[in-house]
Amino acid sequence: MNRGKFISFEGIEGAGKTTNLTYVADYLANHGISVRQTREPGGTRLGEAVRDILLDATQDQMVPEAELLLVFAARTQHIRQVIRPALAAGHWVLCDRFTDASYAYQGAGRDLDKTRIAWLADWAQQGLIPDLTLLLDIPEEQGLARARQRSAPDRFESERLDFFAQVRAGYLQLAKHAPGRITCIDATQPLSQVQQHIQQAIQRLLSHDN
Ligand code: Z5A
Repeated sequence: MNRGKFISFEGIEGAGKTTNLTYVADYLANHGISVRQTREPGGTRLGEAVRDILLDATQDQMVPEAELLLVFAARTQHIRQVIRPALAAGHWVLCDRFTDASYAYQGAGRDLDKTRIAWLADWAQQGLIPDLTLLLDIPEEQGLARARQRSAPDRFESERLDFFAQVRAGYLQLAKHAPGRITCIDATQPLSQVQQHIQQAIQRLLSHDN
């Protein structure tokens, strides 16, 4: 049995990750591909409990190092319990955020040392990296305006605008260094155009698979 493909969705809040993950899931299902949808932090019982802590706006004393370690605790469980078994069984895994988010939020946003993040990533991932990452890029004002229409801000969404500017810059830097894996899409375009670009990236992945 062929290993499935691993696709991650990245971007600041409100960029359209969740909307477009659902779009890709439907697109692949229509092509007869079995898909598992998941998210980080989360995707397992442990990961969802960690997510609740990370997003809890009352956890306002959390230090950046604790934040990073929590994210990687959830990720390690997720990889072992969900992602690797699904890929090995031939399913395609669509993940709402993965390790690029740690470089962008904890590295660029919280200014933590990237070599420490890389060490944790090596340990947790044991060589697992996404086959494709769709980075939805949007200016922070626009992304946050979209996200804030929905619900009360969580611990991350309560950050100042310049935090998201740093996170966005961090993502763009990652895309510059991994152009083969990361496809950067202008998420300010109408959804239909965003999805046209996404479809092209997925088609390239499908054609490599044949
Ligand atoms: N985090 C971290 O710090 N480190 C890590 O390693 C990881 C995560 C893995 C939870 O993430 C938090 O975890 C996150 C970083 C941290 N920060 N926060 N908050 P999350 O992904 O679950 O939360 P989120 O980023 O807040 O998700 P979101 O706000 O749901 O954003 P989204 O999924 O990108 O957007 P959406 O729900 O698909 O779309 C938002 C709205 O915009 C919705 O009404 C859409 O209909 C609309 N939309 C989408 N695309 C368009 C276009 N093109 N035009 C117009 N309107 C659009």
